[in-house]
Amino acid sequence: MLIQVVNPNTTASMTDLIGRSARAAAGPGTAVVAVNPAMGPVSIESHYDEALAVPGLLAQIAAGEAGGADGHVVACFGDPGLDAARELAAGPVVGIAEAGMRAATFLGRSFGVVTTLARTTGRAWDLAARYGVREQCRTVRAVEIAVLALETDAAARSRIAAECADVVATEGVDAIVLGCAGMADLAAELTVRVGVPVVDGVAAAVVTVEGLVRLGLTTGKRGEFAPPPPKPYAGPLAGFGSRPSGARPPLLTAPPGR
Ligand code: 2AL
Repeated sequence: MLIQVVNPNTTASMTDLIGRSARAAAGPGTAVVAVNPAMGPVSIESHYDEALAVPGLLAQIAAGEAGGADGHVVACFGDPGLDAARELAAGPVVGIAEAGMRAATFLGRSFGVVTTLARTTGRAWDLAARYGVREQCRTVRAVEIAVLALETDAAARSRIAAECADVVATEGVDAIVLGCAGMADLAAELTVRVGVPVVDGVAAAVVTVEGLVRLGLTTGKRGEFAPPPPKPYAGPLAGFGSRPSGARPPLLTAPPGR
């Protein structure tokens, strides 16, 4: 089985970290390829970043399909472009917020999310509602560390650990969900330090995709998630329209410059 994990931002060092977490979670016989787009924001921490990360993400989904991926993970906590990716892919596509939050509901009555910047907490709440876990989600906390600073800020680990501990102490949650793919390497250590299960959405999404593929299950293609209707796209997005022949797969040609 081949699972493609797409970091939708363009920072290769973060893709490496995500790939390590994904490979550690995958079972024997599962190969993981971790990729990021060549175009788009270096990190995703606003609605604007999210919107502009999606074309590059979709190009990677199409490339992964062409390369034989059995399923895909969208490895950003805003789950950008998830529905569009499901239209493109034949196999299952799972987002890390979706997988992380849903996994947390198996681990207790309630959970809290600890994420990067306060401005991203609204999106996390929206996703909790979308995934039907709004009631179990007691809080969404931000440590006010920017995504790329997770790699460089020496105090990041202890700040995140302190916030997780405070969420447990003040909200009485049974589990924590880490709200950024850049925190993927912290889950095991925090589970020990904080004393409740700490969920890394990357690992949760990989095992979810792996399980769905093993069960022979994928996105329902009857209507909403059928491949998008072929049509010309104009301007810099011209490469994202269908091929002149209408041939598929892949539906997308590579974006300009790739
Ligand atoms: C993220 C994430 O997971 N990757 C990224 O670039 N931004 N999410 C976040 N809440 O900061």
